[in-house]
Amino acid sequence: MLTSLSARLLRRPFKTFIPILLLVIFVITISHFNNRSQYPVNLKPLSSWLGKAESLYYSKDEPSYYSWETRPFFPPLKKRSGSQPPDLCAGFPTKLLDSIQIILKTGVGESAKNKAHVATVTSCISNLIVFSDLEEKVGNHHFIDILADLPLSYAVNNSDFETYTAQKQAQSQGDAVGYSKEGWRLDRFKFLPMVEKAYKMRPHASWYVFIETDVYYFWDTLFRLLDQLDPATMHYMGSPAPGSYGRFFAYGGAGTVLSQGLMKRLVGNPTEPPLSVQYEEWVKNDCCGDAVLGYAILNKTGVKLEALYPTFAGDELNALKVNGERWCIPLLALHRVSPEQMTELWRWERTRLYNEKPFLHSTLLTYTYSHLRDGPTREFWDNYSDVSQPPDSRAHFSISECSSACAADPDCLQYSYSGETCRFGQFLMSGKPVNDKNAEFTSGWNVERMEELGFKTDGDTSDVCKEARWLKPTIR
Ligand SMILES: *[C@@H]1O[C@H](CO)[C@@H](O)[C@H](O)[C@H]1NC(C)=O
Ligand SMILES: *[C@@H]1O[C@H](CO)[C@@H](O)[C@H](O)[C@H]1NC(C)=O
Ligand SMILES: CC(=O)N[C@H]1CO[C@H](CO)[C@@H](O)[C@@H]1O
Repeated sequence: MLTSLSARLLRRPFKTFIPILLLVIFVITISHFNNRSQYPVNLKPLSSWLGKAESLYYSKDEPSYYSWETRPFFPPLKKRSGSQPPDLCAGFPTKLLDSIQIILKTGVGESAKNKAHVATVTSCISNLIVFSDLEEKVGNHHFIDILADLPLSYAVNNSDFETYTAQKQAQSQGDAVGYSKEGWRLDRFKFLPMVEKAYKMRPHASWYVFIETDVYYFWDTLFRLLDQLDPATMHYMGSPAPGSYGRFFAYGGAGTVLSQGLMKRLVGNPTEPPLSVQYEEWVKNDCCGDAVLGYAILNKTGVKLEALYPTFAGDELNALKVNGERWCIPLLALHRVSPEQMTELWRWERTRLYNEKPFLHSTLLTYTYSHLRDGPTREFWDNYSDVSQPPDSRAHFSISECSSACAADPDCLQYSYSGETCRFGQFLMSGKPVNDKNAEFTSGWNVERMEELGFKTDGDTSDVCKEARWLKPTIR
């Protein structure tokens, strides 16, 4: 029987193999579409059929992390010659910007932040789009007044809009226009027309990445993440913030990433009214534009936020929380980064020792904890340790008692001692100076435990991570 089958196969290979081959392709196709049925658009780029496996980002199985081999998008820095200042954009993968469109949102009163941002984080984004609430030329950039796209009905009986008119008038008379609280209230009106205009200006981008002027982005992390994903699928990604009626939206301070698939459905149909018309009442009655954008996306496309905290961290540089669990999680975004911090961090990031591994939470410790070379404590320093110790604890007796009590507690990574009070911290947070020189305030770090986790005062603190722990999105 078997021999006769193989004999037949040998004799008539094509007649037998072709149906089998077709069957295999059919089965693969069916299982593929089933896996992805939670995503409404099921188009896949051809490249993924040709050997590129689907990222575990899409897998809903436990655990909520996965490892995935990603390639570096930045080449090693070239040795610079002589005393020339380094070109911090050297080797920036500009080609990627054809498919990943970066959009910066700002406002008229933010000139220090604007200057710092376009000189650092967005300095290498050759096709950067900047949306503001006033038409301006800043450096090489043309800031587009995005509010000019709104229908007149926004200005009617809307006291928040009076600032806009006043700003324009001041500008036309040559007066300086600065920051104002009222100006900030205008901010929420920018989100919907911003998304719409970005698509109109660059309809062929695969990804649309919206950031703000106090947001720091580690570009390599963004590129490695998006490289795993399918832009034809509808994606709405960011750091989750709770909104009304149990809805979540991408917090503007960590940036928002939208895919081509989502944009097409959201704003790609020219016969539909613009988002800013469809959702005008929502924007007028809400505090926050990032929230309304999330609601509009949910209402129009049914797509919920893919929450990726803490890769989209949205924390401040000094308060970024790192512990053992987060050690190997890629880091993408920081928020409320001051112009000075941005300048310094950008310089460090772009000139640090080349490493082809992803940028992780622990990678930043090399930067934020360089002071540990000088000893495990810092005076006049608040490390945000917030776990109160029992009132009768010996830890409150002195800084050294506080330090030994921390060393004895497996969850304590750092401590602070102030006014005869010892507090523990279960995360590493680099903290900030205490300016009141009369206040006794000392912070200390459990360097031994940090070293167990992989910290080195010299060298790369993320070396212990064999692989990055990529987050699967929590759909919310
Ligand atoms: C503006 O608001 C006032 C009072 O709230 C109202 O009387 C008036 O009709 C409104 N005007 C328009 C054009 O909606
Ligand atoms: C979208 O919002 C409108 C206006 O509130 C509402 O009538 C409609 O049911 C919503 N659609 C969905 C799918 O939630
Ligand atoms: C962020 C944080 O928890 N900061 C605390 C640091 O410690 C001081 C005093 O010990 C507290 O007042 C802060 O709230």
